[in-house]
Amino acid sequence: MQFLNYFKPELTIESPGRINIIGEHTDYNMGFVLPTAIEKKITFKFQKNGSDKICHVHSKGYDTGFELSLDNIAISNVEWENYILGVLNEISKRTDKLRGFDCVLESHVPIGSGVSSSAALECGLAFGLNEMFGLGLSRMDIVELSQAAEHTYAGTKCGIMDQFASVMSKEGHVILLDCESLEYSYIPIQIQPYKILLLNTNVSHNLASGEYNKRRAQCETGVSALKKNHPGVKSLRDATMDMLNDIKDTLDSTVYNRCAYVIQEKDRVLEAVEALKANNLKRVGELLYETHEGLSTMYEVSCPELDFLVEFTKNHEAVLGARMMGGGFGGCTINLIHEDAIDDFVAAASKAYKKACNLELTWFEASPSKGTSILNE
Ligand code: GAF
Repeated sequence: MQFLNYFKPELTIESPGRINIIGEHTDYNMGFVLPTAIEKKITFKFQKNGSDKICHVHSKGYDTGFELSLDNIAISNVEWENYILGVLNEISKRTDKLRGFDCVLESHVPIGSGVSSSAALECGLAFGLNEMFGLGLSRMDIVELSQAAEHTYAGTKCGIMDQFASVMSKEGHVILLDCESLEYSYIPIQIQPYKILLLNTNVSHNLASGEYNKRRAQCETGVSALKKNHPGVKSLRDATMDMLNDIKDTLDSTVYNRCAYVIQEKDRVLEAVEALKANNLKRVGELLYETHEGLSTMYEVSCPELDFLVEFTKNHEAVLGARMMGGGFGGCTINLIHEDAIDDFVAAASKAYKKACNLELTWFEASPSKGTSILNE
């Protein structure tokens, strides 16, 4: 792209991916989640280009880019462009202060791995433009407009967890977020000698976005049925297993299972927080396994590769717990593992994964990191 010849960035932003300890598919059901940002980030460099409307975005690693006009922010058939376009569209709805800019980004957040490279992309762009043009957006505005961008331009009716974690995280802490009230607190993560290890299946099954929206709709169907007996139930957050069992006969078994998983998962998050605070990592690990079981058999968002990796850990005492993480249908498992065992464990897991799934395993340690920031802030 031509602008690269005269690119003199005036601002650099780092925008992280995220992990989630527990609380999967609970965010859009108004429950609790326990995420944090990780040290894998997208770096954005920006300059104003003097134009009123013309913008350029170039992705360094992928050596691809595009030009757009703020007058015509139409949905693209190139997937990653929609995260950018969606954010620009949402910003334009909120302010008329946006002008032409050039942006070069470089991503170290693995794509399709369940660590939310999409939220990192949306939030980093919004954060940088807010700084550069003085748009007056708060961090929470950035979270909400990035989520809206994903709904309208990428077509995934996601909850708020990923954007919230990317923007609001604090080093060394996880966030206990109540997705209904949006109240949150930071919980220090002191888990030595254990570490958080991500195993990447390196598969990303295509179903993800369509199946995700389907799960959300199934939960809404469950809520509508619950409301007939309990008008106060606004979301699965308000429901109990007793309420659900009362109407079991009237529900499709798939809808019943989806709702039961969510109701159980929201309680697991709170139990995991208590266990973390009491330094009872053994219990945290057990809860991770329970979550995986629910995601695999009741919510049905796992896949053979994820199930294999979780099952594999069960023969390794050094692993306290493991589960698939994120939306599902591929991506990473999150594992709580003794630090001394990591090398031997990943060697054995890689070999077994290759043999069982004929795929290469990759892995990385994740430590709770800060949210979106200006470099050298
Ligand atoms: C994806 C979504 F973007 C999140 O909002 C969340 O629902 C998650 O899947 C599942 O917990 O990452």
